Amino acid sequence: MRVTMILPALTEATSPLFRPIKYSLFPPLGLATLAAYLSPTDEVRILDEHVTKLDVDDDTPDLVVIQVYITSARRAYELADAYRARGVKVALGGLHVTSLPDEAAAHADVIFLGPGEDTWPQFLADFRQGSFSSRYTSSRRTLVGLPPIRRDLIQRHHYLVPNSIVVTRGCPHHCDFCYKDAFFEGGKSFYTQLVDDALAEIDRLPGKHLYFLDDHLLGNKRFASALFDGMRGMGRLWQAASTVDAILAPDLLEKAAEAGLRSMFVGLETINAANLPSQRKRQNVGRDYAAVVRRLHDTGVMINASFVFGMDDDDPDVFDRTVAWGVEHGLETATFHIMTPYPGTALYKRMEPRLLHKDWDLYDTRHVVYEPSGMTTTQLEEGYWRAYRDFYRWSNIWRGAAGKPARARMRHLAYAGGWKKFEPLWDALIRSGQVLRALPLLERSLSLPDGDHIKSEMRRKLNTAVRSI
Ligand code: B12
Ligand code: SF4
Repeated sequence: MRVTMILPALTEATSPLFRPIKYSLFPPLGLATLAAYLSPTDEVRILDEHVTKLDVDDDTPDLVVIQVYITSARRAYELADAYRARGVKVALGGLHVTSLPDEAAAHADVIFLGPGEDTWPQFLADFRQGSFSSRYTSSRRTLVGLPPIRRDLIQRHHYLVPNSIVVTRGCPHHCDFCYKDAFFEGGKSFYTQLVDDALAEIDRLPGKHLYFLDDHLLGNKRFASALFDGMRGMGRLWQAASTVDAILAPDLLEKAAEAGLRSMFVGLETINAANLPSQRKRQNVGRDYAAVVRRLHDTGVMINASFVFGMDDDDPDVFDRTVAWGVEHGLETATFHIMTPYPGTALYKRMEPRLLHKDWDLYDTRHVVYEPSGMTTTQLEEGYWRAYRDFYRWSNIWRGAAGKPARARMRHLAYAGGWKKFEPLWDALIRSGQVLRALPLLERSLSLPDGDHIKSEMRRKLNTAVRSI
């Protein structure tokens, strides 16, 4: 059987003018996971439109598999329609298909709701026998006994972080704006691999650096603790995501740091405490965010704090106050979002009467898609862009790093500067298809570097990487 698997891209990610590094970070792990269920005699390829130009006009496999995110839905449907017009069977799945199955079904021969580990092998068996349903809904949730992910199908050189990995699925929390409850409806919404399987998967990954894409790596304390015990001494450097309550809890963070954790993505969401209860962000309510940052820094872990703007208690000052707070507390990196109600979430149900449109392309957390309450749409969009600009000014990067001990200061400058201040150089590496060459730089900035002149060193090294291709 011949199978083509596609991760379609956002328009922004394929721009002839400029390619942001964030679209060349991670390979299509979901598709590589599904590819593992195909037989070794099947001919399969994975195409990621974020990093390669699709050449599918004459492609006529037996089956096309497309993963659909909200912001790539339009492109996904366009591709699906083109394949179906040629008589090729098309399977659609992923978050957006699960949120809006009827919309997706109009462009597919078969759709999948929820994670694919139970439904996809069932479908493959049906497909091979020549008769399959038009809709498969996941209900049996387990990560035990999964076939090894087909990482051989991933073109590693296209990605800065080819070693992305997930060892749990879902999350124990239920935030109002999150896709999680809708995606995992009908079965368990938080489950883990066996620790030994997770360690074996880590062992299979070459090099040093890992990025755990789990929603909440510290969500199951017993699992995480055993995982970090097993990882100690492996010499890995890694990044992950977790929540404020788990970071404030005793012991686990220390274990993670000993096992190589160097940077943690944390959903602080808002410095405006009045917003939290309405978003059901219970794990954040009443928590001391300054203590979260301090605890991470004291353990040698950098923070990438995520903030959402436009909640109902926000006013036009929220942008400047958030940036000032972040700089004052020495956040190394921050990710800002405009609140976006995703179909299927509790937030969407609440906000539906206030939606301005349903143009999914613009549901990218950079556009305002609803009527805000504490400010105008323009104030919200302009404030969002200003927050990014201001937070990543060199003056603010220096200020954020200034209060830290020398080596932590160097790391802060290298890491924040590397991501946000050398974008034209990243763009050149992406276009040459050799972005992986910059991985040693990322690894170096995650460790605590010695010496001065980080800014010029980063520039010199990126230049050398660009010249050598
Ligand atoms: C990696 C990642 C990215 C990468 C995506 C590219 C890539 N290579 O995967 C990058 C950095 C580009 C990215 C960008 C964005 N992201 Co993102 N990202 C993720 C993240 C952290 C991990 C995805 C992953 O690999 N999961 C692990 C794999 C194993 O699971 P999976 O991909 O879901 O695949 C499984 C199922 O979905 C299913 N499946 C999927 N497709 C199909 C197809 C078929 C036929 C079948 C049978 C099954 C099936 O089976 C797979 C195995 O179970 C998720 C959070 C998460 N934990 O999933 C957020 C997440 C997907 N991102 C999100 C958002 C909002 C964005 C941005 C809009 C943010 C922004 N402001 O820029 C952009 C735009 C994305 C786009 N292109 O449309 C949201 C999506 C919300 C939504 N409802 O769509 C998520 C869920 C984060 C969150 N908690 O809100 N992201
Ligand atoms: S903690 Fe994060 S992943 Fe978990 S429900 Fe909330 S937003 Fe979603």
